[in-house]
Amino acid sequence: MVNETKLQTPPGYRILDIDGLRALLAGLPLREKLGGDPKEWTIEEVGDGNLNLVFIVRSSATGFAVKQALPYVRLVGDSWPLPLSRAHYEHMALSIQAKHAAGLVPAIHHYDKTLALIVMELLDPHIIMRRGMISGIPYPKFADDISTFMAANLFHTSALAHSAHDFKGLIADFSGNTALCRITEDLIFTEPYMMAENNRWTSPWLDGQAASIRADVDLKCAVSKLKLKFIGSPEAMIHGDLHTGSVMLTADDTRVIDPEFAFMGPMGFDVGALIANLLLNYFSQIGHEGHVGARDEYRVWILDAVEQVWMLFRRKFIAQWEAHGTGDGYPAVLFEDPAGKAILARERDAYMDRLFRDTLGFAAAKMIRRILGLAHNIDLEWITDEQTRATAEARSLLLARDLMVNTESYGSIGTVAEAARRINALVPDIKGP
Ligand code: SR1
Ligand code: MG
Repeated sequence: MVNETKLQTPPGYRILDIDGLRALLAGLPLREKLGGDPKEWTIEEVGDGNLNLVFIVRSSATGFAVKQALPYVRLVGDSWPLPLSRAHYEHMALSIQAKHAAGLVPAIHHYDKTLALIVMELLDPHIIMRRGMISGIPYPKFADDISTFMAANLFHTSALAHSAHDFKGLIADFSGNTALCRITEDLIFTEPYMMAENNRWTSPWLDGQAASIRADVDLKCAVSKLKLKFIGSPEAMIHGDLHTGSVMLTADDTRVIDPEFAFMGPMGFDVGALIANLLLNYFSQIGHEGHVGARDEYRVWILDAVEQVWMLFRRKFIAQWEAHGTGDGYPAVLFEDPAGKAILARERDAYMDRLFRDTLGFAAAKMIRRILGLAHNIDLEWITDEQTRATAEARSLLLARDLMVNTESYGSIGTVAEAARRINALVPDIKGP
């Protein structure tokens, strides 16, 4: 039972149930699209995320997905209030993403600020990518689509594309999303490295590794540098939670959903989140294959996707910069002669090299939090045999620790894939706690 008195909600806000949503939709112009008698629409609440309600509404004519923010963290309950304004930031981010990466986000049909509710295109027959990967489904268009999404959005919301004035306007627009940023700051960059109430891990198997991470000064310095970068580097509008649970897709269509964590932050956080979740799924395959080696071909696909995502992203980001680098960062006027053009090309490469290092650090942080922190992911959680799960998690932690502390030793994305392959092959199965 929700304790509404503790929660800050504006007048007019109410948590919708199925009948409440039916009545709401019946009073909107959208009713025409759904058609027929509202009593005949089927409505189900299907949200399995950590924060919100998600309803699927279907009529004989069409369907919609409806997302409503709750005034608290769904995963934990009403003891953890969370502002409804996240629906505003999600709506704003979706609108910006639709402009820069048309066709790669769901269309918005209606937004109700008071109810913190967004009615969106129903993505059908798309499934959440994480679930597809657990079933061993390859997605041939994924790397191309997601790299387009990231390159377009990150470049076009940066000061490489914008005037300083407009760029600062974007910073102002997203500056209020602090509660969602706070979740990231605490759950990703702090709590996994200390004893915290929210933490959990596959105990007792990982007790030793969790303790050594809490005692690892080099790692704690490295994650603190990343945290500072997350807090204080407004490079572009980032999605803020770009894991494989925020991607819905089929073999030939990819959509990025759920940008409620969006704010002006470091680009590498998005790219790293994606790569982290591919790598976690890679290590989790030991728990999803029918017999040893059954998913070997799929493992090759995953690591190839890791490499492709970075390489295509890098190429496309540079291409955007070459074609649209009219922002106040790196003023074109300073690099117009042939020597200047060559220098600018070198600068772009250096920029991408720095972004690659950020990506690896953030990827590592995202991997560690899913194993030692509050919110885990089903790639690992659905492995019912605890020793097998702990083996996958221990391997993930080993790679993550090295990526974060020895970032400089990874000269290319190929070396990251190679390290994952090596750890997966050589680090023995966990035998005892
Ligand atoms: C308390 S929220 C936990 C996580 O759920 C979201 O999907 C984000 O990843 C957040 O860190
Ligand atoms: Mg989400």
